[in-house]
Amino acid sequence: MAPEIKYTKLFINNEWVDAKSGKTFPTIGPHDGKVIANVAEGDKADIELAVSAAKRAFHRNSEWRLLDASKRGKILYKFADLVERDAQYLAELEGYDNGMICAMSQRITTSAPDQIRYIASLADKVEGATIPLDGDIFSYTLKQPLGVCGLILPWNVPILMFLNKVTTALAAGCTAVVKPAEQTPLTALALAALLKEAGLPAGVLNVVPGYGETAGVALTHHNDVAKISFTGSLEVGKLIQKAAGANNLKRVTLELGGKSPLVIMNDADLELAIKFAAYGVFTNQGQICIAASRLFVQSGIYDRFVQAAAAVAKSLKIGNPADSSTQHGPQVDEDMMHKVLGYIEKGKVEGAKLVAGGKRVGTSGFYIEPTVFADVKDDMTIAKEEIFGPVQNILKFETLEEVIDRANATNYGLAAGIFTTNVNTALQYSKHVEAGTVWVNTYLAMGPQAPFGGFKDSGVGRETGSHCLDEYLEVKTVTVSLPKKF
Ligand code: TXE
Repeated sequence: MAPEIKYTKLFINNEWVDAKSGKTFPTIGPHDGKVIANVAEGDKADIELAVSAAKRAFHRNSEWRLLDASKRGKILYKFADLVERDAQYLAELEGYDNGMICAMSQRITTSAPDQIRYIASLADKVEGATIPLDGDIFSYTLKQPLGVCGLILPWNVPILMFLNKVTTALAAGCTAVVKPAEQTPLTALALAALLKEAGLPAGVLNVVPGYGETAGVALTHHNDVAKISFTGSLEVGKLIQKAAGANNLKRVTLELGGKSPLVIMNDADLELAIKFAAYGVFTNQGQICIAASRLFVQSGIYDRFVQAAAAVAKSLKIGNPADSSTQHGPQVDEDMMHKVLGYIEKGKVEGAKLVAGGKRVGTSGFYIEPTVFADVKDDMTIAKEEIFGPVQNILKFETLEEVIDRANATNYGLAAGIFTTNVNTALQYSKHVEAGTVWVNTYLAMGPQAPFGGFKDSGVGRETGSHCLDEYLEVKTVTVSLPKKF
C-alpha cells in the first residue's frame, strides 16, 4: 500500500502555505511513472518570504538566538526520537518518491536517529580560544553562527542529505531555507513537520520545494543568505560559486559528483572484492556520488574477475522498491533513465565489451538492468563522465604506480577504494590517491563521525565529522585592553 502523503505545501515560518503564484508541480513515482502528488511550487517570491522568516528568526533577540546551545541540542535530540518513531513511514515515503529499494531506505531511516544525535551532541561543544597577544591586553575568539543558510538538496538520497545539512546548520545556531530537489520533495516536508513537532521556533527552518532555475537561483542570489550548502551536479556547483561571488560573497559548501576508482590487486580476497565492487556501483541504482564507477582490476585476475562481476550483476533481483526482496530498483526519473541508457550506447559504440545488462527493463517505470562493461579504456566517455546509473566499467592495469596515475587522471576526487592483502600497497595507494575518502578492503562504509567531502572538482568543504559545525560558523577575535598586565 502506498504511504500517505501528508504534506505538499511550502513550510514557511512553521506554517504550511501555498505558493504565492498558486502553482504546483507533480512529483512522479519512479516505479510506474505515475503522479504521486502535486506539490506547491515555490519561486522567487516564496524564497523571499522564507528568507525573511529565517532572518527574523536569526535576530539577536530572537527565541532561537537566546536559546542555550545545549537546548538547541535538546530540540535535535527530540527530533531524533521522532524520526525513530516514524522511521518506517519515512523509509516508505523515500522509496515511493525516489525509487530507493526498501532495504536501503530502511537502513537510512533506522540509522538516522543516531546520526542526528551525533550532530546534536556537538551543539554545546563550540569553543573559542584565549590568545596570548603581546601587551596589556586580553584576547579571545568567539565562534558564531553564520546566519541564514540556503540548503539545496539533491534527489538521490534526500533524507540523508536533508539531515547532513539541516541538523548541522541548526546545531551551529544558524537558521535555514531548504530547497529540496524537484524530483523528491516529499521527505523534506515530512522531516520539517517533525522538527516543528520537536519544538523548533518559527522561521528557524523553512522548506520551499520548487525548481532549481527559479527557487534555487533566487536562494543563491539572495543578499540575506550568508551561506549555501549544495549537493548536486558539478555544473550547478560552479553556478553557485559564481552567484556567491557575484553578490554578498556567501560561504559555500559544495558536494559534487565523482568518478571514483576502485582498485583490485592480484593479491586481493577475490570473493570479498567482487561483492564490494558490485555493492559499490549498483547501490541505489548507481545514483550515489561515491559510486565505484571506474573499477581497475590487475591483469593476473582480470578475466576471472570480469566473469564473476557479470554473474553478480545478472543475479540482482530487479523489482518494485517497496518489495523487501528487491535488490535493484528504478532510476529516479525518465530523464535520468534516458541519460544512463545514452551512456550505455556510447560505451558500446566506443568499443567497450558489454558483458551484462545494457537494456531498459519493461515499459512502465524507469528501470535499467545492472550493466557491466569490460575492456574499458581510460579515454572512453563511460570512463570519464559521471554516469550516475547502474554501470560498472572494468579497466585492466599492470602495476600499482600505473594505477595510481590512472586513478588520479580525472577532475573528480570524491572517493576511492582498494582491495589488497598487502598493507604497504594499501598505505601507498591511500596516501597518493586524490580523494576525500579512501576505503581499504571495504566500500561505502561511513558514519556521521567521519568527515565527508571531495578533492578537486568533487567539492569544497566537508560535511559530518567532529568539525562539521565549523562550516556554519564565523570566528571572531575579541581583543580587550587591560589597565595593566596582570
Ligand atoms: O542535478 P542538479 P540533476 C549529478 C549526477 C546527475 C547530474 C544531474 O551526475 O546525473 O548531477 O542531476 C538544484 N541554482 N548529481 O540535474 O541540477 C536542483 O533543483 C540553484 C550528483 O538533478 O545539480 C536540485 O535541488 N540550484 C549528486 C539540486 O540543485 C539549482 C546528486 C541538484 O540538481 C540550480 C545529484 C541553479 N541554477 C546529481 N539548478 C551528488 N553529488 O550526489 C538546479 N538546482
